[in-house]
Amino acid sequence: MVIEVKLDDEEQKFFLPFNGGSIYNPMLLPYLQVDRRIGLLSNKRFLEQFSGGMGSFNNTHFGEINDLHISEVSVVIPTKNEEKSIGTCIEKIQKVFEQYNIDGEIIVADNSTDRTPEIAKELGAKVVVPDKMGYGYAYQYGISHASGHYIVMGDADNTYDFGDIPRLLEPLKNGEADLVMGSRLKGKILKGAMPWLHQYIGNPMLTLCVNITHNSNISDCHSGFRAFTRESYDRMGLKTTGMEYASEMVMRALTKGLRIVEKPITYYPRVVGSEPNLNSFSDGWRHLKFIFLEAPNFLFILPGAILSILGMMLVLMIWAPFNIWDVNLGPHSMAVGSLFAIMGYQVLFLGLFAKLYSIKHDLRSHDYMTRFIERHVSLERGITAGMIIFLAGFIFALYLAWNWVNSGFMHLPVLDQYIAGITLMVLGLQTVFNSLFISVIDG
Ligand SMILES: Nc1nc2c(ncn2[C@@H]2O[C@H](COP(=O)(O)OP(=O)(O)OP(=O)(O)O)[C@@H](O)[C@H]2O)c(=O)[nH]1
Ligand SMILES: [Mg+2]
Repeated sequence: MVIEVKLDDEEQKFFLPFNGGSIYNPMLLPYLQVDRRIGLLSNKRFLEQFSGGMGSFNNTHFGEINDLHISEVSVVIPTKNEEKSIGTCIEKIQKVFEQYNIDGEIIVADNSTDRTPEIAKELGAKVVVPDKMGYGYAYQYGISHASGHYIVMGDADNTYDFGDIPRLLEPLKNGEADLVMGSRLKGKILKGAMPWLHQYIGNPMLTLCVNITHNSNISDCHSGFRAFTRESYDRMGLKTTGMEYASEMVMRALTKGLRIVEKPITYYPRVVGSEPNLNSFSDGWRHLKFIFLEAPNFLFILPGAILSILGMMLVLMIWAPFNIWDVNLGPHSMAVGSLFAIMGYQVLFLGLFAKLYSIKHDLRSHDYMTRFIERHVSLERGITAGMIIFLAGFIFALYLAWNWVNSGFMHLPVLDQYIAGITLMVLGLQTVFNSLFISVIDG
């Protein structure tokens, strides 16, 4: 099928092969909005409105839309050399479609070098070939070719029972959920289905990390058997290309406030002879890295706060009228404290930058901290506060230098006072430049 897309400003026509062709075609990159429209094309309401004639959406016009079949359910399966099991999976799905009278399509996003695509095609699945490797990319690519209002994702290694599709769809159809996750932990993991390293360490640890960083209570964040609506998928805006896609989906759903429901499922061993694609350590690390890079409170705000409080305490303690544990703190510990405070202050700002950046790119919503900044802090106020802090330190340092000159260069300024002055100057300058940087991010 060919869709004709005409952009107003360019008066150009693009023929996008919707079937089999790549919407990630680099030619189209400058017209990413076209890419998004393709997503919208599979939105039923949009089609009802525009198909059969010229339609317009913002500044984009669609020509004739012919031969477009909209399915109720699209089952998307990524495959990398799964010739031993793909056939069974497709047949199971077709049986479910028939038994439950579901108007469904099966899309196989394939990067195999074996007979997987031929088998899938023979059985009537739609095979698309992602132009890049990766589990996440295969889903992005496969889903961009899916027309269903409901999308089901599952592996091709026959480790999930596609007979459970209706159970996963139920909460979506009832309007109780936006994302339904098959949970192996609430269900059953059969013997030999999951290596113990994944079952008892990797999965629980990564799931715990997601739950702690997102204040959630998901039992199995890495189950690959899920169902969601097209609309929820568009809202999640997933970008990762590797195995961490599984984490990204849960995290985005949580930050976007989508309703997640878990359904117990059984996890079966892979077919004998088929090769796993998951690498325990490199993929585990990709997940962990992604989870923490998305959690500025844990990555920056918490360590930044600890460092700055510790630093400030060290600085203040040398002026305290008492000794703690009989330790005499002097200028040396103060220098360490000052460096900690400066470092901590900067790390706190990095957390704020990360949050503002994610908000700007619609990856998270405002929290207490960013809302406060948005309401009460402006570039001018930031610069003014920074300059006041800087000037306080500068004037104090000048006063110390003045005393030194007046003493005929005899009495060097007291080291701790000098450190205090310079610390204030540095904190002030940090405030000025960080405020400027916030404005750069915020645009
Ligand atoms: N198209 C495509 N599919 C992939 C790629 N990597 C993995 N897959 C498929 O994604 C699904 C999940 O991969 P699996 O290797 O089963 O990963 P897993 O289920 O997390 O782990 P194990 O089954 O324990 O190995 C399978 O159907 C794979 O064939 C890829 O780079 N491209
Ligand atoms: Mg698997």
